[in-house]
Amino acid sequence: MQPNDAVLIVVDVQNDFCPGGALAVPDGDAVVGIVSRIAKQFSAVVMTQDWHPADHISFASQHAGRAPFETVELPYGTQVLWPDHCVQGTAGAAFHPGLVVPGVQAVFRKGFRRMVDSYSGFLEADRTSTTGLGGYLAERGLGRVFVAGLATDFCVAWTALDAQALGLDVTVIEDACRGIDAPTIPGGTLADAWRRMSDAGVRRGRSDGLV
Ligand code: VGL
Ligand code: ZN
Repeated sequence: MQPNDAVLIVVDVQNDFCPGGALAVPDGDAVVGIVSRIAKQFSAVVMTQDWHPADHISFASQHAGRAPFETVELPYGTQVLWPDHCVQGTAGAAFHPGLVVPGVQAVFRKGFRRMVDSYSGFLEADRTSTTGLGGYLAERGLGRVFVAGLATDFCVAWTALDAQALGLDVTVIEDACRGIDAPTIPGGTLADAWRRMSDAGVRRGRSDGLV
């Protein structure tokens, strides 16, 4: 077992990010078994769930003449445009059916405000709107954060960086994550994301090293 102040944050292990989904991460479903296995070692487990309205601002379909993986400028900065994905209440937004984590204690939804995207499980892209996860961890005294899920280079990385910025001790479990690795998106490769994380002091762990 991990110590009592450790929490596993399972990021966006949803059908739309797995093969066959609207925004499939290559080999994304490979994390399902690993996460289900390691979750048993944590006395605290929470999940994030990407949860967009059908007309969400991050969808290329909402921007005439624009295609997925292009970028647009929004009031809060540059936004990557995505295929429609994780629409509230749809099968694509549901957790992968193979994810077996009966002990999960809370689910933090994000990206539910039409005009703001959110990769991070803590703070949305306007860097102001919160999900409540930071307060939840603080109130429970969970200062040792382990992050797994999808996608390494977007929602996992942003979640890990925000946890680190809150002063928590953060480890990303590398083999329990898979990335999009998009070289056409500025700063969008897996290597770019790992560089940002290691520069910030995020640790890089492996599921077999957790014991
Ligand atoms: C994600 C792009 C858009 C993710 C979510 O979970 O990494 N990526 N929405
Ligand atoms: Zn999304």
